Amino acid sequence: MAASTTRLSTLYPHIPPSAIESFHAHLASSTRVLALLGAGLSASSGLPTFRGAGGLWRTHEATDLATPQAFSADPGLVWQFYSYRRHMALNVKPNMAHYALAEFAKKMPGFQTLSQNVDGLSPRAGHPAEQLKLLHGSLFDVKCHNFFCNYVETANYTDPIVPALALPTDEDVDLTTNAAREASREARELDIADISVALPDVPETALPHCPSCGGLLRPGVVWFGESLPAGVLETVDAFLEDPLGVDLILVIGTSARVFPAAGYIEIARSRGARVAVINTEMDLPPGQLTKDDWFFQGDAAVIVPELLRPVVGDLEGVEEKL
Ligand code: BJW
Ligand code: ZN
Repeated sequence: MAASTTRLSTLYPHIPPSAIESFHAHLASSTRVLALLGAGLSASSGLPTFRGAGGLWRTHEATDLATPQAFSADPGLVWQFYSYRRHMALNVKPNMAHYALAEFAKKMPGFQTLSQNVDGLSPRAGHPAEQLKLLHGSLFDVKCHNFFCNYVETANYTDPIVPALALPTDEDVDLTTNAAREASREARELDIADISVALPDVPETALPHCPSCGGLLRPGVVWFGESLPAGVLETVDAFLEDPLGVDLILVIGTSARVFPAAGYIEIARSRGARVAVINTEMDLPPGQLTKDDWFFQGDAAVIVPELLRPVVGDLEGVEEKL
């Protein structure tokens, strides 16, 4: 038995060695591979998912705040939600699965990754940009909310993006020196996801504003009812419509409830792909899994590096970055 099969079967005895071996055999003959990534990929880095436990921010469902209507109704609240998530994402690290996927992309030119995640962890793991399509944008892009203005900023990592969005602290912060301010903030930041913590009142004038038109800026993510980023749908369609077809789709840490992302699983299947699902739960819509699919139940951060090990190897040097 291969080392990766033994390791995974030891960690997760419910995964039959035969399933790992048949997956590895298929991987060995695959040249065109897709991955559909969701929030579960980043769960063991410490970021909450959208649905189920952890999907509540204060009293709000995270998905209720991810709408243009929520932003128009209360831009201060929505900016506090996204500023909090920017801060969280900047303070966690990519996990072994992000690194394994990044390495897999470097080794396999016919690999394309469709990520629904906006947390920036795949780019930070070194995933080649041309093999990473950010279906739902990025927390670190910012754009103008004014329909008639095209202002966009990419890779804005300023945290907080404006001073008014700094997390509250449990005492007055010593503002006399930068060092004291940083130390104090780290020690005493309050978790505004928790309803028992008072949310600071942020006036609209203190939110990020567009340097071009003076309108409000908003996070560069894709909210419900909005189109996916220009060019992304075309690239995905071109990959799926290629006469060479698709050999395999890895469906990692997603509940596959949001379209068009979720629809790519069945489209890939119709183009010949076998489907491998990696998830802590059997969470796909009923009937989506067939007998030829693989379901590897467990933490993506553990399972993905073992599944990809025949191609990516030991990922030397990565442990030190975790
Ligand atoms: C682990 C784990 C571990 C945990 N290891 N696993 C067709 C039919 C019906 C509706 C539509 C349709 N086509 C379009 C729509 C409308 C809509 C839609 O899909 N609605 C559905 C709710 C039905 N789609 C849209 O509006 C999209 N736009 C669009 O289609 O434009 C054209 C159009 C416009 C107008 C009308 C019609 C068409 C845009 C969708 C944008 C989604 N945006 C969000 C927010 C992004 C910003 C932000 O981050 O705040 O994207 S919503 C949210 O859901 C976020 C996520 O990317 C997305 C998917 O969630 P994900 O990643 O699957 O997370 P979870 O929490 O659901 O699942 C986590 C999984 O991980 C679970 O399964 C766990 O078990 C697992 N897990 N720990 C492995 N350690
Ligand atoms: Zn503007």
